[in-house]
Amino acid sequence: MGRSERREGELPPGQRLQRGWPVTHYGPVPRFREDRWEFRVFGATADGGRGWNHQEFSALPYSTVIADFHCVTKFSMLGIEWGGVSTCTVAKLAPPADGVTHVMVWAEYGYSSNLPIEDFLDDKSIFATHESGQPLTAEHGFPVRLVVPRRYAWKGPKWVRGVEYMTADRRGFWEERGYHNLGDPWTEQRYSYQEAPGDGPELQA
Ligand SMILES: Nc1nc2c(c(=O)[nH]1)N[C@H]1C(S)=C(S)[C@@H](COP(=O)(O)O)O[C@H]1N2
Ligand SMILES: [Mo]
Repeated sequence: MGRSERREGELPPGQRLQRGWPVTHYGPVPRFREDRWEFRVFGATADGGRGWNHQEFSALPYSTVIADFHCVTKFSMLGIEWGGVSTCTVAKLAPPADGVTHVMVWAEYGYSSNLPIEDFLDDKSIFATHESGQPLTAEHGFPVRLVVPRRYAWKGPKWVRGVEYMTADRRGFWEERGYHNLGDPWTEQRYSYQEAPGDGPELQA
């Protein structure tokens, strides 16, 4: 596993091309309340972490990436243009402590997904606020969603509210419920029963 696994513009094994952009998530679409919204970086931080309100978050350096999108339910979209704040920018402004190996990305209603720090900091990973230059719609994650193009799309929470730096791995929402801890679409790491020893923390019976 390394950068060589990336084959942009191609369908990973078992995927088919999707026309249009479906909405896929568990539970209701949260209502955005600007006065209560905060994006928090916490856990094993180097300097105590940070929080940004919506106005502050919207003023962070903006960049765009073009990337493919692969849902574990087997549809893919190619060449989406995301705009927002790169994960590297967030990590620069709110750095992890030495020894951080993983992150948990937290969203509204307690949805979460875990990632090795390398996947989180991949140069295509972005906290997207826009798609094709337009602000995200509520159902697609407004005001902020994570996109990690090198992993299946469940590892990109919509309605993100925070990042927790961790010094050990812990399973997120779907990773506890039958989905693979790592989620590499190129090797079809779809389900937790496919995990090899060392791919993730013990599953609770
Ligand atoms: N908060 C939250 N984020 C989520 C999910 C979810 O259930 N809740 N589902 C994930 C899954 S499985 C997919 S495929 C993508 C779908 O994003 P879309 O609805 O914008 O296409 O969101 C991901 N992010
Ligand atoms: Mo998905």
